[in-house]
Amino acid sequence: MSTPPPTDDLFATHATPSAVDIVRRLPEDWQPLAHGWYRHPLHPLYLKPQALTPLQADQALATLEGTLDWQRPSLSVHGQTHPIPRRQVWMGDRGARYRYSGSLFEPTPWLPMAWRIGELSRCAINDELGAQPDQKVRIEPRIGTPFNSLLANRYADGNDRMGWHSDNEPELGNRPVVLAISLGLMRPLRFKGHPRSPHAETPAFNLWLPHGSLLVMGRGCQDHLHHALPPRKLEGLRISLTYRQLLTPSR
Ligand SMILES: O=C(O)CCC(=O)C(=O)O
Repeated sequence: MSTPPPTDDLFATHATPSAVDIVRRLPEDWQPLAHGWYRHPLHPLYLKPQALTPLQADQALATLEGTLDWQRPSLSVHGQTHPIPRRQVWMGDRGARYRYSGSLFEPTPWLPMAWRIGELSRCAINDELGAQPDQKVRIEPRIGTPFNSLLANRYADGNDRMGWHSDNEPELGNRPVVLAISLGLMRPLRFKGHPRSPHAETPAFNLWLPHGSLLVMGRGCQDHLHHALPPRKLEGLRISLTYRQLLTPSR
């Protein structure tokens, strides 16, 4: 009987889709840019499908899953209080308090790795999107200071989800830039026109977010689009890191 070839489980990647699969799942009208970025044809939405290496993404997923004290708070929506259909951790600089759906969140101190991923992402945006030959795709002004806060979301499987919303709390100021790093199971984030905007008729579309990808919701996105992570018949853990700049902490 022949011996099976040795495998190195430590370095087995977590569900990293192939480059072909990533491109196959991108909406057809997305435009390829330099440095491995793609852009929505109309809105300032940018995706770098392979922002982290598979090993960086695997390590980040394992560290976040094993280290964070994942919470399931209850939030009040339309006058009714329910536990959120996922787990989350609000993290950031001291004093970066955030209020949404009627609850006030005090930040847990930065996990150094999460802070570093935010800085790597910010540099990639400034250096790579800032250097695109087409001026229209640049994110202006540059993101000048490190993000001071992060909402980490943990979806245990396809039942866990997030409903339609915009990240438009007043504490984020006008036209905020919000980043999302995706780790683990590839799932689609769904977008549609914000019902109270000139883009209300924008039809809904899916954006599949691979393990290790970086999504940038640039200036104006939160005013023009809603987004949601709908339930899906899929197995597997997904964690997203959504970086924000709180201009004025909530009270
Ligand atoms: O999990 C995601 O990718 C999206 C999370 C999200 O919409 C949010 O944190 O506001």
